[in-house]
Amino acid sequence: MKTDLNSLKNQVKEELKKEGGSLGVYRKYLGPKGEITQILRSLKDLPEKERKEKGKLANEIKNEIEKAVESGKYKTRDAKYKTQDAHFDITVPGKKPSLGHLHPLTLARREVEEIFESMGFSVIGGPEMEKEWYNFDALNIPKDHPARDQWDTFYLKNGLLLRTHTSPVQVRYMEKNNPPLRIIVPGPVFRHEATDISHEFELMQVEGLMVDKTVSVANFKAVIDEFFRRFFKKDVKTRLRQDFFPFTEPSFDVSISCVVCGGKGCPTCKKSGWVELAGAGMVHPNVFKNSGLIPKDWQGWAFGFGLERLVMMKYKINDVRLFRSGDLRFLNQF
Ligand code: FA5
Repeated sequence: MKTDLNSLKNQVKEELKKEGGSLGVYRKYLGPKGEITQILRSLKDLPEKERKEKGKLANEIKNEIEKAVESGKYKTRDAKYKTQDAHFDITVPGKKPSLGHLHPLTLARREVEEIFESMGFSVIGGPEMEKEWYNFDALNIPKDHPARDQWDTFYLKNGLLLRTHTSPVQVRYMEKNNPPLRIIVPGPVFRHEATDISHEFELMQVEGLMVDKTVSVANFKAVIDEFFRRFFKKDVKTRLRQDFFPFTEPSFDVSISCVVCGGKGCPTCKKSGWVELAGAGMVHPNVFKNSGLIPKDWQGWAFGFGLERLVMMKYKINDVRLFRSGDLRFLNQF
């Protein structure tokens, strides 16, 4: 046993010479399962003579390792203090840990929700994986209707599709809730489209729906004017022009006077002074019917806008793809 410990001592010496008092050496011999720790633990079971001899040797090795570890520690500590000493200024403010923050689209979505909630609208969600019935048929877009081409669709293997707009939630909500009702539906939608500076294949839409006994286009104009005024924090003009959507009649596209140039004409608005932000219209009787409501009893308007385009206008952003690029130079500005 004595020879064992002697050769262990030599081995340790060699290692200390090579590595110095490293944490690795310390753990190997003096850690909870270290060789020396175990030997020291087993001493109590040995006859006295052997215990004394072995104990002495084991403790010598232990001390040697501890000494090497300690001196190694001080060496690095000293070196550290020496280089810092000359420049150490305790008055320099500490480095602020950088915190994450919300994505600009999340911030905008919350702002939109707050404005509409203050006008009595409820915020509603709906499934992103949708049935063809709700995304198309119930919205008066039967199979083979050419209007389906307007929304290039990702079809899934499970027979569902990724919703191409938030309009299906109109039907889902009216099936379960009786008018009068006022809702907005913010959420992601997906389109099988090539991307460019104003088109993404995933975008955030905000659907709006108001249904009551007597609801008119004038109502819609008042609500949307108030919304734009509060979102852009300035007076913006709104323009409705005739458009076509199978689920509204009449339908219109909603443009606002360009916030960048004030309507004078600039590259952002392609010199027209107007920027198109939403599709809208009066709810088509077939949509009421498909939602289980009696069409002649109700009137309603609906709209759907792209949140990206709204935020782009507000902050003069010239490429929609920046939102999902993960580029911190862009994101850190919000
Ligand atoms: C629709 O999706 C209709 N559901 C809107 C609607 C709702 C009409 C209710 C009537 C009643 P459209 O495909 O035009 O319509 O899209 C609406 C808005 O989404 C557009 O005005 C635009 O702001 C935004 N948008 C559409 N496609 C993209 C895209 N690829 N990238 C970014 N924004 C887009």
